[in-house]
Amino acid sequence: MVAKLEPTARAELLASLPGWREVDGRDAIEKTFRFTDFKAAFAFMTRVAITADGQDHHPEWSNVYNRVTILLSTHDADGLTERDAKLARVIEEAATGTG
Ligand code: HBI
Repeated sequence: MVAKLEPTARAELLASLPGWREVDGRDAIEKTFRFTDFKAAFAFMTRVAITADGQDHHPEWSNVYNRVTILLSTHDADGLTERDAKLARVIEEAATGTG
């Protein structure tokens, strides 16, 4: 069973991730990404999907045209864990083309 992040680790994580916010009513973080068009948004989602599946850790997400909203939390822990932190960093790389 993976452990939830401690408060200091949570704060450090959020400080390190541009634009991610805590979610009201859930132990989770989320961010909305905006791309030039639908194809760019979907290409991003494809990159993330492949990596997430490789990590066996999956986002909760939605897509409206050029926007992708991603929520991260660990079902097994019912909260934010290191697995979410790792995936958030990978998602940032995929969004900025550094991944
Ligand atoms: N994704 N976000 C998230 N949280 C999980 O607990 C999780 C997952 N993907 C697969 C997964 N767990 C597997 O380890 C099984 O527990 C389903």
